[in-house]
Amino acid sequence: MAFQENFLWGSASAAYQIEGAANLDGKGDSIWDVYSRVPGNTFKDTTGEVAIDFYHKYEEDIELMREMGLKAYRFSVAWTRIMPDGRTVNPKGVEFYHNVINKLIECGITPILTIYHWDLPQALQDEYQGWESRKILADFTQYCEVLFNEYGDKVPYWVCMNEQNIFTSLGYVQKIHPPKVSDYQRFINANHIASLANASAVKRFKEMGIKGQIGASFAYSPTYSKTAAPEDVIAAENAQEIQDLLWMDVYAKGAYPKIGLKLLERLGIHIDFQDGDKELLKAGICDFMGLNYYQSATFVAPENREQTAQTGNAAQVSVVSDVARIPTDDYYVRADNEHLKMTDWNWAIDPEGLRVALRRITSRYNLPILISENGLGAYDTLTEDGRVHDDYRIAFLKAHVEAINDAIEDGCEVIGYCTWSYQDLFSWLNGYAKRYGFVYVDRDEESEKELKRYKKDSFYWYQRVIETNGENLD
Ligand code: BGP
Repeated sequence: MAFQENFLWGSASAAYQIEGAANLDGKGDSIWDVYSRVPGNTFKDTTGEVAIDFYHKYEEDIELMREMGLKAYRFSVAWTRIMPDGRTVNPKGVEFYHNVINKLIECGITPILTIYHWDLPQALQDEYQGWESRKILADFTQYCEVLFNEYGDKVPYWVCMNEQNIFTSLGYVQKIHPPKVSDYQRFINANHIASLANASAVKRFKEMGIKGQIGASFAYSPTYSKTAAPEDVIAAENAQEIQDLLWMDVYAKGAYPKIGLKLLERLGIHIDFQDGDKELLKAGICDFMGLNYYQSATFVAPENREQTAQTGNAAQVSVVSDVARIPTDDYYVRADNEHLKMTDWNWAIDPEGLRVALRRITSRYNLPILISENGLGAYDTLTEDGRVHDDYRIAFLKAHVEAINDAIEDGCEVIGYCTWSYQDLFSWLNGYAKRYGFVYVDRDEESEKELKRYKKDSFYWYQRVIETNGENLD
């Protein structure tokens, strides 16, 4: 296999999805704390109030990671633990992440720190509408400075924004994340400010001389054309401009894609460029591309929309958007891909798509890539003797590891692979039913039970993969 010697075999999580302790030790409310408390916003009204209680169990959890031999752990910091109101430092919150990082290092695990995984301080949302105001640039940069000062000498890899494309589009177009609105221009405005915030963080990181590397994690579903009909090919190209390059170009080149901007302009959507914005984006180019890969995305031209029938699995349970039409429907429409099977949540299973994603990033940007998320959300069954036989997850991950190997052989530089997720955790819109972990956490929507941890079969599988640096995938 082609994996380099120090390949980061890792796994990932996010603060709100694991920590719990929502208001403990001075933590303030984030927009997700507030949003998930409103009935109807999440699946079966689940919240991360307790989540899987990583806040109290982190030592036990990290010991399990050590037992597995995990090389890297990607976790996010809750802004509201560090600064409950978005601005005032809370020493207890700062201390918590020192403890987590120290424990990881003690166990030989490289910490990968995500700065922003969607949990904006509610105070800033209330004061100036969060990402819709440029006032956030100063606050966000100050938050980053605190993190760089505190953890800069211990953390070698930093992810600034997690899936900026997802939190902005689900929050401002699809209406299924806070602040739950549907307005394409507001989406583009908030997104532009988030891009500036990302660039500002990267710029500060460099100015402060932090030794590690910093990037952003992009939720990339490489686009396919449903057919070889030229209009479908153009539709898929348009989708790539608007759904992918609008972010990846900014992270890697410090500028928006020319065609993507033109396409938006034709819809009457504009980016509010102000003095200094272009320079700031240029000063905020990332060291690596963080890639969150779950599936590819197939498109047809609007006039061929009759080909879009979904053949997926009907077992889907989650909160879904009720927004019927969005402006980009004029350019492309999502279609099914009859060559691919679907997960229980209707996500296309496409390991080769990961190879496509890695190759496209490499040929367009020539950057090293950290795969910061990839995994299978599935129903798991805990047997009476405390086992979980998740051979479907092993098969999924194995195929993806093989695809990474092929991409490396194709010439891509891949630093590491973080599966989503290490343990089962709270899924934003799917409660606790959709499980991703190597470690089963015994809780469900109805009850937290005792939050006991059980190693799944995939735990032992990944342990062997890591031990053999990807040689033994069986
Ligand atoms: C990504 C997020 C993660 C995680 C994952 C799985 O978009 O960065 O936080 O939730 O997707 O998604 P889901 O829980 O919806 O299945």
